[in-house]
Amino acid sequence: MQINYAKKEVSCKLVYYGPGMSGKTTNLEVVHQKVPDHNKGEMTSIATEGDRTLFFDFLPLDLGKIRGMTTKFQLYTVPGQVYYASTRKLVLQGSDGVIFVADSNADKIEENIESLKDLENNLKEYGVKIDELPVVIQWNKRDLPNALPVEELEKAINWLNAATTEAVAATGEGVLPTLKLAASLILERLNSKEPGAPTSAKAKVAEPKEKKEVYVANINADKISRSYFNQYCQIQYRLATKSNDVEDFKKFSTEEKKKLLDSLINYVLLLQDSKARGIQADKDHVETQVKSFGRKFKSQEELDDYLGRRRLTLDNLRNEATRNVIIGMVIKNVLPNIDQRLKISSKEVAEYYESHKGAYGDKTYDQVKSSVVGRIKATRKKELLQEFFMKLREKSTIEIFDSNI
Ligand SMILES: Nc1nc2c(ncn2[C@@H]2O[C@H](COP(=O)(O)OP(=O)(O)OP(=O)(O)O)[C@@H](O)[C@H]2O)c(=O)[nH]1
Ligand SMILES: [Mg+2]
Repeated sequence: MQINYAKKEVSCKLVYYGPGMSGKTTNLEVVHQKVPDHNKGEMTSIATEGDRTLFFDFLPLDLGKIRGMTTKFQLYTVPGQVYYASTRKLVLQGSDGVIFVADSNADKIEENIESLKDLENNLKEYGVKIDELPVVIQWNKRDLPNALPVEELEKAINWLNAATTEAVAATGEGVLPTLKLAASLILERLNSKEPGAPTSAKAKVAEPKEKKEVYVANINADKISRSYFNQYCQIQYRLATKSNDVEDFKKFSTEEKKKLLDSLINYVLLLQDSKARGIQADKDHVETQVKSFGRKFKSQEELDDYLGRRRLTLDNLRNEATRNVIIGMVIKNVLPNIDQRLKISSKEVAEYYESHKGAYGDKTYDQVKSSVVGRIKATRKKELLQEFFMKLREKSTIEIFDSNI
């Protein structure tokens, strides 16, 4: 759950879970059709092959205001097919509630049970007890001729004593009532005076002022002060600018600042994650990177001149190098099969070359092949990194104080 006190906004993640083909995607499609346009964003589906979900379906929803806070819901479905276990677990991460879509078909009883157990286990691995999370079980496909009576389903599947609803997602029946029930359970829990609940918003917003230090964001246990953030913005500008003489103090637009804050949040998350994994940047590795940067200059004087004009120090370069080293190490640790995922087939290279031919002038395929491979690799690496940061954000509590930026 992410709470933005400045915007008075709560964002909750709700996941539709359940066995393959039980009707999770259909639920989301119905929500998408029935909710008025201004209350929803685009629905994203990552599916192919006969429309089975391969990663997740996603739909952002605006469910109005509760106690002065705008409540946003991000709806996700998981792929139900047994062999997508790791994706299921990933999508579940950081969820604030679950709608378990059960198939009423008498032949599917075992699959329902398996899937609910799978949910319970995955939550446990994230340190969440299923009976402490808002869960609604939807008995779907009530229209099937061989649908089991609800009492039987209850007895066989609902050992959690979860709230239940009945639905025929294919016709839309029962879909919104299920969503409303789950949303109300989540919000009820939010309001039950837990730490960080919106009821304590006032106290939280007031806190920074009392300490005199103004904060722009809280990221899990770490706080980013405005003075630190401003310094970060200046240094990023000095590092990136092509100009030889920097402004004394660059004034950024709010949009630029928000982007920079976003990148800083990613970095803090990365540092927190690497700390938790016991990963430290290797000093020699950092110094090597700094030295190789220095080699771009003909002499020490030229490097000094470059740094002086940008009001940068060697420590600024070291910090940047440290960030790069840590990113590299975490990636290796989190994505041990990275080399595999960065393998580019000659078919991909050929396709890329074909569709970007114009950009290569009259150079032949063989002449540009290695540069194309580099480009595809860089893009894929960026995607993997984005994916990784998305995962980190999912499991984190991030508060942004827009008005302090
Ligand atoms: N008879 C009947 N069919 C339904 C109902 N709800 C969904 N279906 C059908 O069941 C099939 C699977 O639905 P999906 O929504 O794709 O199932 P899913 O749970 O997303 O499946 P995976 O993504 O593979 O896990 C589709 O053909 C739907 O039309 C229902 O209430 N009754
Ligand atoms: Mg699906």
